[in-house]
Amino acid sequence: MFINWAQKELNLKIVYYGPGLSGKTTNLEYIYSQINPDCRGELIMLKTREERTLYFDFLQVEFGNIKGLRPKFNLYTIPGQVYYTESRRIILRGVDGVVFVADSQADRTVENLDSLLDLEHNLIKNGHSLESFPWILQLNKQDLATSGSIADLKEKLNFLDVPTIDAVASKGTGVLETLKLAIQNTIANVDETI
Ligand SMILES: Nc1nc2c(ncn2[C@@H]2O[C@H](COP(=O)(O)OP(=O)(O)O)[C@@H](O)[C@H]2O)c(=O)[nH]1
Ligand SMILES: [Mg+2]
Repeated sequence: MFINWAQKELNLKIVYYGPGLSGKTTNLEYIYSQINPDCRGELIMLKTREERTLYFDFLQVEFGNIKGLRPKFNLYTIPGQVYYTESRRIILRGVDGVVFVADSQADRTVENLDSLLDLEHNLIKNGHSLESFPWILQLNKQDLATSGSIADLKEKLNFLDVPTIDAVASKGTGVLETLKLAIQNTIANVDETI
């Protein structure tokens, strides 16, 4: 969180976390396509030649008013591939809220759990923990026949009983609902500190 009192701006950082190819970039692309250009910046994507996230994607959106301040939400995605550990740690610095984008396909359970564990490690390095931090769970790729049932996914991934939304990010289903919930969850947490 960063407050620019002169500009009356409240900057909040929300990070989309999750394993590679779970749909994090797709979430940001859909948000970018749906939000009035007056309320958002450009979508910045750093990609490798294979079109996978190299470092991060970034999009800033602006909504509403909190205690007389204009909140700007800085949305980042992390690179999910195991070897970008350092990028993930850096992107999580100063984070205010997390959306964990899980890949619902049954054979991605281990990758989802590894990524959650990696998130926990990185939160701890930044002085937080999964238990005390505002994060929500998006169960993405619900359109695929290979996806596990919601109940099963929740049992495996939602051991802390956080708010959960199922989604088909490639069609936009659940994407704005996820953002709204992430914003509410993040604001509820910072509200006491300003
Ligand atoms: N079938 C299906 N494909 C999806 C969905 N969301 C994303 N994808 C596809 O999954 C691939 C990886 O998505 P991407 O957003 O790049 O994943 P990231 O690595 O988490 O950023 C792309 O080909 C997307 O089009 C979904 O809900 N359903
Ligand atoms: Mg990506």
